[in-house]
Amino acid sequence: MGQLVNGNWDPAWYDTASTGGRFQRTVARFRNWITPDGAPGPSGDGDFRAEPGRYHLYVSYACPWAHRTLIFRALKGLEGLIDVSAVHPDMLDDGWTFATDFPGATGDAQFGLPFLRDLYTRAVPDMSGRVTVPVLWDKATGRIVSNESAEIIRMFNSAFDGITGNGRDFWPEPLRDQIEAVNTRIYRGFNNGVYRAGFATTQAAYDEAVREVFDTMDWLEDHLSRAPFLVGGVVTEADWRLFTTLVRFDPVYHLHFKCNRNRLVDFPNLWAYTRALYQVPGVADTVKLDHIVRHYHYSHDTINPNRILPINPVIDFAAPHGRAAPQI
Ligand SMILES: N[C@@H](CCC(=O)N[C@@H](CS)C(=O)NCC(=O)O)C(=O)O
Repeated sequence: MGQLVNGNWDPAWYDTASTGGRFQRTVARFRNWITPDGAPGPSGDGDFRAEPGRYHLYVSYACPWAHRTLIFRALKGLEGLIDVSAVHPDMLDDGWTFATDFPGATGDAQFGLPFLRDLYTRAVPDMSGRVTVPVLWDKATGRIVSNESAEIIRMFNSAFDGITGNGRDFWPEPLRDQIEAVNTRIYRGFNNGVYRAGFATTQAAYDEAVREVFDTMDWLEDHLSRAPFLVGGVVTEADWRLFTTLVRFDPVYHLHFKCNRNRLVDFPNLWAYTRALYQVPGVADTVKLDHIVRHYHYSHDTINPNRILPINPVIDFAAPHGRAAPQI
């Protein structure tokens, strides 16, 4: 086992020296799938059958990737089937912790472990690699099903439908190619683009990333002036993947990650669209701005070493949006 850096065994996560100052995200390690009958999914092992109460979800309310899984859990009616533990927003030398001295930080509801890394070593004693949220845990076998949010939301989208009777489909077959194309563009230019801007350690790397962030926002603003949602006129996973970055934009990314050419509220269509998604029943409860603001400003030594929390504007996500209400 190597040396721990921010609770990780993977120093490369924060190492921008070898990349011209460019931040690079590594690939998630656990890639199994829950399926209705336990058949293997597109990757990993089988035998992760959809069953009520069998799985536990570990999240940070601050994390945009974990946030996607919370939204799908809410919209797909999985709250009674999959319980949740939420880490503390401060991610310091020990990485994510199960400290409970912050509202909404639940501790580890299963094992009472102190650190998220202890959960990973419980599953894989010789664990190496990044210790991240979200984590989908299988109580039946003591294994990690997945720590890749993009795949967890696809499992949640359909694997439990036979149990819940909830047939909402955010990944409809005929739209999949278009969704994939939009996801790819938004991931690079926006979801991960804000991180690439914020964690850049050279001017050139920052310039490159921040330009992509605002090119993407300009494109989205234009698209949403003509269409209600990203793909096919209906709400899909592409919208929810975009939403978790939008909701963090003015409270965090604008200042902390230096994405400050404009604020989200300066884009009338994108901002109204954000409010429309926020106001879908069940979504607002998944947005915990106190965790979001605290986590970023407290946890990144290189960006905000004195851990001063900014005053921040009041952002009214519940204000009327004037767009067609999402039919989901
Ligand atoms: N590919 C992963 C990425 C998850 C991820 O990067 N999570 C961040 C929080 S926003 C994390 O846990 N980072 C831990 C660390 O940096 O030590 C996913 O989408 O599920």
